[in-house]
Amino acid sequence: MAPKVPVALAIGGTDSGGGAGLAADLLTFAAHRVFGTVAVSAITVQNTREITRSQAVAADLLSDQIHAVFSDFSPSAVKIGMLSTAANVSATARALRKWKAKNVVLDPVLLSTTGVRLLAPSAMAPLKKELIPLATVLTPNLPEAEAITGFPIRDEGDRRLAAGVLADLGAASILIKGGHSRGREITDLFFDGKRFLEFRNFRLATTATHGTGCALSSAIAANLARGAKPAEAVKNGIEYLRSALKRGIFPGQGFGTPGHY
Ligand code: PXL
Repeated sequence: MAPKVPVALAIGGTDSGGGAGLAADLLTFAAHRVFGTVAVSAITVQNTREITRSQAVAADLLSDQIHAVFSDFSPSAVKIGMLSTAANVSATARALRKWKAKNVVLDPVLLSTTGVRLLAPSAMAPLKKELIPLATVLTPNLPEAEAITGFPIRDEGDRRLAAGVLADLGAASILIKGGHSRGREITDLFFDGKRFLEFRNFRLATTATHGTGCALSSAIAANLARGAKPAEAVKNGIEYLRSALKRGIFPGQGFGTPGHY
């Protein structure tokens, strides 16, 4: 008999430039020997230099894809990235509740690195109310944590406060990523409602940064799919991303992307 392979589902947008979104998710799953299925929420027009257009798919087309996957496979983890619209947020939450999805990693993607909106402002309310409560691990960067909590995060105390607020919204655990801070050292803060863990690393000097958030959240999902607990999945995910950043690749003329192989 063929060996059993863990299956994960990635819900998010496509990137014609191949570096972020579902492309990064599938590459990361493959690097972890996890079989990837996908539900497309939006199509983005971009290359390594810029993102020029984004078009959401109809919410029922998104939820039909999720239903098609769950009615056949038994995904042992789900990674959610760009959702684009309030309707897509609600459709995703409804579908995941229906199938009692487990090990849900929610990357609350709001903006591209170049500042293009990847989630409509009207989607913030359903994100907080419907989707964050389903998250096993919520992975905001600092600007995303500020936008969701509604207060500025300036220091270590603010970070812990924000993690507490995100836990109160219903996320089982939270990783506030420190990469958007300044300084040579990056602190990623993990909170599971009881304990805090800090992951401290020196910042890597690279411009292979397109799709890093996607890769990290997918690596966490792949680890969960392989049976790791959230804290261990986060630790392994950060290590995976750092090694991929060290072998970053530059397939176009602009930003590079983590090397997954
Ligand atoms: O990194 C956030 C992100 C997620 N999903 C898609 C993207 C991006 C950033 O560009 O294009 C499809």
